Amino acid sequence: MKPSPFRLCLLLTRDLCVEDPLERMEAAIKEGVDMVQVREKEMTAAELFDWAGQVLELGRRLAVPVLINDSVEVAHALDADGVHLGQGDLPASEARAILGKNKLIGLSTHTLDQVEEAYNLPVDYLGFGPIFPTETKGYTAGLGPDALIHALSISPLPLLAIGGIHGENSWKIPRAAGIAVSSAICSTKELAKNCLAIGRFDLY
Ligand code: 3NM
Repeated sequence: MKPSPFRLCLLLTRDLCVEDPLERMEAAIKEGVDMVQVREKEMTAAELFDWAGQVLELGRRLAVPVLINDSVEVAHALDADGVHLGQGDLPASEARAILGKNKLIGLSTHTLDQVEEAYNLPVDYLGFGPIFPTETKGYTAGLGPDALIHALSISPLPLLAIGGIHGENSWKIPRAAGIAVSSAICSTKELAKNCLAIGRFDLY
C-alpha cells in the first residue's frame, strides 16, 4: 500500500459547475484540491484542446497538476501533466510511449482483479470505484468501503477512491487513499465545508 500523493482530486466538468468553472477550480484549490482532471465526455478534440488549455494555464499559475481524462492526444498536444485512462481507452503502455516517463498516468479500476493486473502497467496511480452510488456516472450501486480496504491491501500503486463521495460519507474512506470527486465540488453551494470534510484536512 503506497499512500496517495494526492489528497483531493477535482474532476472538473464544465456543465456540472454552479458557477464559472475556472472560478470554481481556483476556489477549490484554495480549499485544498491538489490535482485537477479535465473530464469532458461530449467535446470534440478541438473543443477539449481549447478548454483544457485554459484549465492547464490556471493549474500552472496555481502550481497544481492538471490531467486530461481519456485523451492522450490532447494531453500530449498541450503538454499537460498527464492523462487519466479508463479501461477502454488507449493501453497504458501506448500512453506512456507517447507521453514519456515524466508525465502522470492514472487508470480507472472497478474490480480487485483490475487492481492486481495493474501491477505490471506503467501507471502512477489507480482510481478505484464507484465506492458509493453516483448519478454522475449512472452507477446505482457502489463497491463499498470494504472493497476499497481490500483494494488498498493488494494495490501495487497509490489509489484514489471515487464515486459518490461527499462531505457526509468521506470519513468511511481510509486515509491511505486519496479521494476524487466531481459533483460534491463542482455542484455544491457549500464548497469550503465540502472540501474540508472530503479532504479530511481537519485531521492533519
Ligand atoms: N468514475 P461524483 S465514478 C468519473 O468508478 C467517475 O471509475 C467512477 O463523480 C469510477 O464524485 C465517477 O459526482 C463519478 O460521484 C464521480
